[in-house]
Order: sequence, then C-alpha cells, then structure tokens
Amino acid sequence: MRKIGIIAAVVVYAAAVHAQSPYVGFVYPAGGRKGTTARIQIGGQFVEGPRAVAISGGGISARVVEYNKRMNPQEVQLLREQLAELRKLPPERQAEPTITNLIRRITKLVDEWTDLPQCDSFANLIVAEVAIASNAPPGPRELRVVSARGISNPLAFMVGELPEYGAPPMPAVRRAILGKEGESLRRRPKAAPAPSPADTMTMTMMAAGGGEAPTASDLDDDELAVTLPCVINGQIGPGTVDRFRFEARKGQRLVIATQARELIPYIADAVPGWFQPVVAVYDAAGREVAYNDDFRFRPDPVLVFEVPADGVYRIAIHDAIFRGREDFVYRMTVGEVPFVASIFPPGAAVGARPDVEIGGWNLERTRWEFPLRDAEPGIHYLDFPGRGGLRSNRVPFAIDEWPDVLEAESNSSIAQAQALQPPAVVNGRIDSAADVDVFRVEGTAGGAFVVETWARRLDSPLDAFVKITDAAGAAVAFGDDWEDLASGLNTHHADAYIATAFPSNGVYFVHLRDAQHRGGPEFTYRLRLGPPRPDFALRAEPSRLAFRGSSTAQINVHVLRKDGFAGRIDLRLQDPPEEVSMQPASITGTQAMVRVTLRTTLTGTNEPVALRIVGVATNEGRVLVRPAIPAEDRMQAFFWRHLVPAPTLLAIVMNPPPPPKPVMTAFAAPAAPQAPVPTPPTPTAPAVTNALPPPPPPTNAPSAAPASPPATAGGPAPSPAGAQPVPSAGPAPK
Ligand SMILES: [Ca+2]
Ligand SMILES: [Ca+2]
Ligand SMILES: [Ca+2]
Repeated sequence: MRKIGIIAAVVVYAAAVHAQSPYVGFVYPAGGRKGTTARIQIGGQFVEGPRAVAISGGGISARVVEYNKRMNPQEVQLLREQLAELRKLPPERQAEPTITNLIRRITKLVDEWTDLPQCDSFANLIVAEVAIASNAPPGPRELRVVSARGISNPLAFMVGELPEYGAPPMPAVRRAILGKEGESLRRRPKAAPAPSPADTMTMTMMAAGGGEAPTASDLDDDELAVTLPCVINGQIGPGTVDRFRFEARKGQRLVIATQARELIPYIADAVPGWFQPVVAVYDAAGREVAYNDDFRFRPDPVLVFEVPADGVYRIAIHDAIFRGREDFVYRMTVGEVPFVASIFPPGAAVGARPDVEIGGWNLERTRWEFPLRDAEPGIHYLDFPGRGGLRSNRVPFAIDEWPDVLEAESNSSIAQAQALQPPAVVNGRIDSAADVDVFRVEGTAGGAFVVETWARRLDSPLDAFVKITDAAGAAVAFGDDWEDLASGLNTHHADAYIATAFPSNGVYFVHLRDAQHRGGPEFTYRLRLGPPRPDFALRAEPSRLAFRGSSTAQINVHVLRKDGFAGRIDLRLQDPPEEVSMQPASITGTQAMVRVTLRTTLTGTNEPVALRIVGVATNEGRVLVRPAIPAEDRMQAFFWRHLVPAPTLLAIVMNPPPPPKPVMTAFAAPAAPQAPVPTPPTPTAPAVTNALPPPPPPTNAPSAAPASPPATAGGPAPSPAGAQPVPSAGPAPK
C-alpha cells in the first residue's frame, strides 16, 4: 500500500489568541426559502473547530459541512503539490467520485486563494447546510457560529417565502495596493453555462473560482434571468454591478426591496459604515425607468415600479461609490409583493384597540382592526397580509401606559392649538412641509414637564423639532435631536426630547414641526407630554458568554436612564438553569455600566443556553423590572460605537481546549483502490440540529425604557388572533 498524499499542514492555534472570541463578518446567502436546503458560507475569525451553526426560531437546522481556514503561502504550495499527485493517478482512479471531489475542492481552494485578503476578520470560511422546513415561519432569525472558543456574534438570516436566486459565494477580495488596484477587482469568469429549467434555484451569474487576471469584462456581472416574484441574493465586489433580467406585464406594481444594512448594520472598516446599495431599473431599450438609492432615511433602497408596458426589464444593483467585498451582502425581493411604508396611528395605549391604517403597495387592504390584544408596553413589530397570501415587511408599533389622543387639524397656530390634558401621548402627522402642530397645556410654576417625540425610532421620516412657548409666544424650551443610546441602529437621532419646568402658572404651547421643513402623510409621530416618568433600560453586552467548565464569565451591563432616573438598580438572572448563577450586582445612580460575574457548575454544554438578566429598581414606591436586552458593541466607520440589540443572550460551557499546539489537518487520498476515500476532512463538526433552545418569551420594555428592536429576531410571534387574515405581530429587527 503506497500512500500517495498527505499534505496541507495547518497550524491553527496561536498561544496569544485564547481570549479572542469567535467573530463572524458575513453570511452568504443571508437567507433561504422555506421548504428548501440552502448552502451558506460564513466568513469569520477565531472560528476554528466550528461545532455548530445555531439559528434561532423553529423549523430550521444547520450542519457544518466544511471549514476552510485562511491559508499561508506554504500551505497553498502543499495543496498544489497534493493536487499534482492526485492528477498523476490513473484516469479510472481520478474518475472515482471521491477523488473527483477531492480534486475539485483542492482546485477551488487553490484557485480562490489570495495572498492578501482585504479583510482578515472574515477570511476563515465555514460552509454549512441549512434545512428550512416548509412550515418554518418566515422572517428574520439570528445565526451564530459555535466554535472551540465560544459563541460568535449574531448575523441576520432571513427565512423567505419566494423562490431564491443566488450566485456562489465570491472569492476573497484582494487588498488594494496603490498602483495595482486592478488586482483587487473581483476575479470572475465570463459566461457560465445556462441553468437547466429545472435548476432555477442555482445561480449561474458567476461561476466560482477562476484565477485569471481580471479583465475589463470581469467588472460587470453577466446578466441573470430571473422569474418574478423572487428573492435575489448577491455579494457586491469592488467596482461591480449585478444585473438581472425579468419579464413584466403592463400594470404590474413591482416592489423592489433591498436588504443590505438591515443584514449587517455596521461595518467597522468602511465609510460610512455600511454597504450602500443603489438600485435602478431599465427597459428593453436601456432607458432608466426607476431608481432609488435610499428609502427615506434608510440606506437600503426600496422602489415601486409600475410597469408601463409588457416586456423585458433589467435591474442593476451596485454600491453608491462602487466599493465591494465579501460582506457587501444583499437580498432583494422583487415582484408584486406586499410592502408597508407607513402605519397610522403609530401606537396605542395599553388596552386600546384602534383601527390602524396602513400605506404601501400590494396590500390585501389598508384598514385593519387593531392587531395587538392586551399587548405589553413597548415596541412591537407588525406585518400584514398582501395579495397572494404573502406577508409584508414589518413595521414598528408602540404601546404605552399613558392614554393617547389623535391630533386634530387645524392646529397649526397658537390660536388654533389643540388642548391636551397631560399625561398624554398624541398620535399625529406633520401633514405637509408647512404643517406645524401646536398643543395647549396648563402649567404650574416649577412643575416638571417632559416632551418626547417617538418618530424616527418608529421608522418615520420626521426629523422632529419641538418648541415650548408661553401664551405670549416667548420660547421656554426647545429640542431637536436627542441621542437615545438604546436606539443602537439609528445614526441620526432625529427625535426630540425636552425636560423642563414651567416658569409660572399659566397656559403653554408645544409646537412640533419637521426640522428640515418637510412633511407628508408618512411623517407620523407620537408625542409624549407629561410629568417625568423616571425609568431605565439595560443592555447586556456582548450578547454571549463562554464559560470554561465550572468557572466564571463576565458580561457588561449598561444602563440608559430616562427622565432623570438616578436610583439603584439591582441585577439578577431570571429563571436561570440551576447550574448558573450571578454574583450579586447592582448599578448605583452614578454608574453607566457595571461588569457582572456569572458562575456555572456545569463542566460542558452541548448546546448554547439562553440566559436573561433583569434589573429591578424602585421609583416612588413603584417597582420597575426591566430586561437587560442583549447587545453587541459595534464599530461604525473606524470611529463610532453602537450597542446593537440582539435577540438572545447565549451562553456555552466548554471543556478547556487542549493546550495550544500546532494541529495537523490533511487531505488524504486512499492508497488502495477499494478503500473508501474519505471526503476531505474538516475540523470535525458534529451535525447540529437546531442547536438553540427555545428563546425566552419576547418581552418588551415598557415605553419609558425605549425598547429597541432586536437586530435580528428570534422567531416571529404567532398571530395574536387565530383567525386569518390578520396582521401578525412579533419582535423583529429594523
Ligand atoms: Ca398635523
Ligand atoms: Ca397642524
Ligand atoms: Ca430632530
């Protein structure tokens, strides 16, 4: 028996990196259709020994099938030598499926290898298969990698209802070098064979691999034909434009909704800090017939295209300044699909049941009975049925303990001001660019008074500007932009907040308008007026804990104080597993953050365990219990930091890994013809099925603690009322 190949020594551990926890930078495709199995690629760092890909929510399971560590030149050379050995085998041996597969895999690794990947933090690649049950609830999930070092940050993974198209993952983009920028353009071979009709799920826009030097023809993708409605998955490479061709009929109202920043909200080493897609539609003659770069204040384009005539049209998508790399991932839904662009009122009082009116496209109808029965205070997310039974995107809806009222026009001057009896929440709109909404309240000398708008934090384009005047029109206080640290996905904190005291007894006026003098039916708001309502919100960061067996781990708890709350907050674990405890911890009135220590007596867990930390405080005899919403500290554009909420706080207990030492992995080919040839080994990953325990029931922080939506949601909540069709509600990302 002659051994013909053992190669590829791979050194995976370095002594210094023990404390570094797994990080994932992208998943592609960032979703899949229910009832299918998707093959996904995840790029990360410190993810060696991937044990599982954990995806939240029901009806979905993932299995790691491949791990490709970033290789150094020596390792690639060894692979090349092994490839040469394999190619010396007699043709009949090479034709054996296992050998063929081995050759194909090594060829791909060698061809796609780049000596200088643009981003090290996602240069290690995990390939996983995700099986999505046909009854899996559509919507956003969170995806994490469990590796020998712990649990990674979450990424968004969407379960869709429509047929999906998606190119193979793009090879790593090479770092641009001054004077040789062309070398970092995406290498992409032309003209892959057309898909068979039965194989429309397979994208052939670009074939994988290809090591040739880039040419001009590589800059643009070959156009791919798609059939609507569908979801298109893509990754944008440097300087590239992805193009898609489809047929449409006159009169169709096509929604083209892009998700990019919604998938990866912040990119640390890119300015402005996210992929900024631009989408255009062209007719058969090449004329641009629709275009969008931002949907209102959001960088993810959404456009509606009313088809003027039967024919062939094309969609093009690229980055606004033609950047691109592996984490410039998008999903684009195209078709006569429902899209909700506005909802009014944007919230309600606990126990109230107003009808809601929705605006948008391809909706089954625009007026609905209030869908949330007995909902807790906080921000809830609603979707609505569209034509053909599809569910729409999700829109936020606020529930508050205070009574609410509708604004009544005309109320645009002191003379016409609408009288209010605080405490109250007004649901209103800045109806036009010229609109000002003025409300009259009675003030008592020295009486503390808070005015807060909830508009941008409810996805309204309104940039609120609030002014309080006395009866003579003299300004008492004003507010424009107020930073809410609990709103980690917002970069323009456009909502206004004023905490003041009335200088004397009398009548006062609260004036609200758009700071940029814009308006329209979608410029909705909720305006909270009344005495201070001291409260707090908590963030537990990061959203994961890795214990070594029977030991401790630490996590930061940040506090965000509301309306001057300065009391002590005691922290505790809510319904923890018996084997996990938290050392007594509290946050004093002057602290912004504490580091708390958790302990476990477990020596190991097979699956991540969900934990919940809550804070308890007393304010004027009232007990406040608020969840510490899990969050990740994300950097934007090299500088800004944001606490981005995550759906779950996951913990894992690991047996201490072996002492750091080089680990050999090898691609081994068999010696004897009859011996079964193993598939190329990957650091073995036990097949993991739905490794997450059910997430804790969704809880919404009461309105005084603005409950930011999770960055990615654990499964959607069931429809509140059994009967169909009704809008459904659940925590969801924005
Ligand atoms: Ca108005
Ligand atoms: Ca008005
Ligand atoms: Ca503002």
